[in-house]
Amino acid sequence: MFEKILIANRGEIALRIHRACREMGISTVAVHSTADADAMHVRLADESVCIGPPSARDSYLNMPAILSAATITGADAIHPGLGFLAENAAFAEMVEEHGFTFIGPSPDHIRMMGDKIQAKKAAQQTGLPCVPGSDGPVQGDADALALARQIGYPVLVKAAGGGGGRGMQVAHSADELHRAIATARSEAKAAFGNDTVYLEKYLDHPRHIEIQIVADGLGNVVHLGERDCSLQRRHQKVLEEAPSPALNVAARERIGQRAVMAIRQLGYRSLGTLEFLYQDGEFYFIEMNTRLQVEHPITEEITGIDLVREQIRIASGAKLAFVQADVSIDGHAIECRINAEHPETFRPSPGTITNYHPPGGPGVRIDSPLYAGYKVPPYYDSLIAKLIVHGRTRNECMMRLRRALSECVIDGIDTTIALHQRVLADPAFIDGTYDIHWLEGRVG
Ligand code: MV4
Repeated sequence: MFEKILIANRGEIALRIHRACREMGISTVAVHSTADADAMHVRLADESVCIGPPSARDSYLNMPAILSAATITGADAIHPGLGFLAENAAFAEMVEEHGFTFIGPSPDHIRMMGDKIQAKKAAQQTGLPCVPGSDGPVQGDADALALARQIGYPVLVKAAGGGGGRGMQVAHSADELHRAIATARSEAKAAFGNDTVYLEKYLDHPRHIEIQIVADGLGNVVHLGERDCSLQRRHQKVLEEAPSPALNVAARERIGQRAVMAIRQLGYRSLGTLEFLYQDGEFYFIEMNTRLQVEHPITEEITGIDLVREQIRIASGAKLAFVQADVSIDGHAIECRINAEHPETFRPSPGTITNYHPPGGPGVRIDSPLYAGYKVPPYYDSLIAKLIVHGRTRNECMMRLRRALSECVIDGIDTTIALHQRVLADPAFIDGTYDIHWLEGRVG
């Protein structure tokens, strides 16, 4: 096992990784920008290294600075967390070239899944159901028109380098398709430096359901059920729940088994998430994430498995400690992402936390780097706390969550707590029938 891990991240996820390390007897190195000198992830770590100025480009994305920090502190491994360098194949390669272990999958798997066309091809070859569409990149407009006529409008033009919805364009007719391709190409070029696009049938009322898998690269692959991430605004997830209120035991079993088969065929190692759209009883693979995800705690709550601990064990070469038959789904969990933003306008709200009182009691977990007096910097993601609640049933979980939200005190800045309270009071949320468009129709 590793003796020392450098955590190449900040905020709640750096804290989460530190906690797993501490429980495993592994010492930790925090890296931080000058803006984060007083951050909780730095305070808790055994050692810390300042790696640059506030801008993420110059600090949390600064590969030479992070590798130097690992060298001078004598770390064995680097955990990239999520965002920043977590899905950067070149970074994973550099980490290994410098003699450290990258806590994540192989660079080849990161690269494959980073190209959404390659990812879809690989998924299709392993037998996963995919959205009907182009078999690879769109060549010319004539090509695209013929295919769209065949699969039927509306169609969606997507960027190969995309993900997160950037460079996506819907077309309802041949007329619109010309413009959709041109717009998608230029947006993709600007955002990812790659104007390759592909075509899919547009699903108009899907849910976003993702399957958590864990694989040791030695042939042992287990799925840990799904998370329903349909509640989102402008491609930012707001609240996630597990299990999905839309699935029954048979549907869960079916997609879980197919996910396991796919991951085994790919020879994948580490944590991974297969993203699906689910509409009218059918699953359609869209993308795979090769990192630990923000919403991982709801899976931990319903399975009792520490995902970060497993991820670290696997990276050290250990075999999975459990098999599929050991995994059972216990009750229901919901995560609310609390952002430093106005709950109606979503305007970012950095500043000093004057008072902080996190909720507690049965079934309540908070993953957050906040403390009274902490200054939320304006330079990074606005996520400041994750409130995760577990209950025996979805109803008990919702009751606890309403109670926990009402206890939560974060003063001095605007937060999205009130948004979560509105969601938890809404009949369409309570009955579980919402799709990916529901929240946007309600909050603008
Ligand atoms: C789609 C889709 C409908 N049909 N693909 C958005 C982000 C990217 N990861 C995939 N996305 C979508 N792909 C087809 N063929 C609708 C979306 C989509 C979406 C997906 C998941 C969660 C929220 C979403 C919000 C808008 C659109």
